[in-house]
Amino acid sequence: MPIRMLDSLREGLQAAVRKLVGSMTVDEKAVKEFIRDLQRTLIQSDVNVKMALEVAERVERRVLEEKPAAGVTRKDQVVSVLYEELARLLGGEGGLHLDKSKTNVVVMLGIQGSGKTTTTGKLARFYSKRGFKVGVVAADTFRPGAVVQLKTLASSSGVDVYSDEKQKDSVKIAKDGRKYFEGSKNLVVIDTAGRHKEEKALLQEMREVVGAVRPDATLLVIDGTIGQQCYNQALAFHQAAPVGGIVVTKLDGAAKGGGALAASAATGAKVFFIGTGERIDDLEEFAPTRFVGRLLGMGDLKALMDMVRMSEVEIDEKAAQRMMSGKLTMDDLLAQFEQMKKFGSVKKVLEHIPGFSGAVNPQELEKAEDRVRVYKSIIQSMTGTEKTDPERINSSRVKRIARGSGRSEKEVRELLARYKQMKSLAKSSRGREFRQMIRRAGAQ
Ligand SMILES: Nc1nc2c(ncn2[C@@H]2O[C@H](COP(=O)(O)OP(=O)(O)O)[C@@H](O)[C@H]2O)c(=O)[nH]1
Ligand SMILES: [Mg+2]
Repeated sequence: MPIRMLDSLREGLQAAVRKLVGSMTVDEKAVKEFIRDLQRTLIQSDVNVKMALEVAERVERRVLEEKPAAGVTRKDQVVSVLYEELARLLGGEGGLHLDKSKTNVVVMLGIQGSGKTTTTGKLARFYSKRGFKVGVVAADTFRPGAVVQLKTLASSSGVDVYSDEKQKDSVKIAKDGRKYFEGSKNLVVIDTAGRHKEEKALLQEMREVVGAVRPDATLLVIDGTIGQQCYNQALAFHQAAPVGGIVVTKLDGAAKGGGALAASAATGAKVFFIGTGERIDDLEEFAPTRFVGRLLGMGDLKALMDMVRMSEVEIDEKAAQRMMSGKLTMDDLLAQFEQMKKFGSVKKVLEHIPGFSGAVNPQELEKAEDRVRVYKSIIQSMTGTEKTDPERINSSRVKRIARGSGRSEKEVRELLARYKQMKSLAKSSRGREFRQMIRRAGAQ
């Protein structure tokens, strides 16, 4: 997949999602429109046409056929299906499968500067924290200071290092190191050299190390900031020694993350880990959904889902029951109006998320909030019977309530009209439509 797809893909997807999130109801028409937007965006972003059509078709089929789970709105469902399908493009969840009952051996591949040694230290720490006995092997015989660098990294997590500074044959060090730790460790990570200028010799050495050590897995370390080069680099390594998994480093910096897609596409291997900083703990197991979210500048999937969910007005189930049976009280109504305030906080969160800042119209929000304040003061000036049985509010009561709340009679009547409208609608509508209706009643 070409990397230049990322910018336009990000923009296009954000626009499509924004449109969907901003629409009142997500019916079949809205879904179809979303699918068309999706297809267009994918194709314009140079995603292979067949792949784009397949993804769009899968999203559409799943959205139209799968029933959203209880409590999941249509919007949640569409967005989460989209994320899942985009994550599938990345090959789904990967990960090292280690068998604790034996000595697992992992060889690190990658060019100099990609972050192999750093990642070796990070992995050693990652797994020793999870109860593995880890040993690392310093098989980089070319870079001065490589052994010291690895020892420093390893010592901070109490990991043993095998090194042999007199030995210049890195294949031999790798083999000896493996033998040295065999039986006493659950995991041995072999750090290798990565001379820059002699790529052929480097690949040859990788081939020899892998041939001699016969590791359980090879991990290719790719610098996420190198953009287009990722693909060819990954391919070259893959041809020298089959890549089992990928680690994309430096995703904390300027990297757009295209490296992960490219390396994955070139090798067919999955991304297992990502490096997100220079510190030893800056290693994350790769989660495609989170990555897709990050790629799109939308935060992680869960945060997104929570926000989409929050932007739906929640409804108190008991109050809903009462309303459906036609027994709507002013307190129920007020409780629903209070939910409007949530729009305010959602708006604040959304503003920080690229692509969502236009999702909720600020004027509408303000109007809705003002209205809730007005209604609240009016309702608070009602007596208990007036609240539970608003039908009894005649014009002299309207006058009294207006005086008591410091609001105009017109505003009191407006609230009563809204109450009536709500009550009759409540009897005739159900479920999600009902929720939409309440939202409209408060937000218009
Ligand atoms: N910001 C950032 N820097 C990294 C990351 N991984 C490695 N580096 C830095 O990249 C440089 C090269 O790393 P090194 O492990 O020596 O690469 P090697 O030559 O492949 O062994 C060092 O300065 C590391 O601190 C990462 O995930 N984020
Ligand atoms: Mg190194």
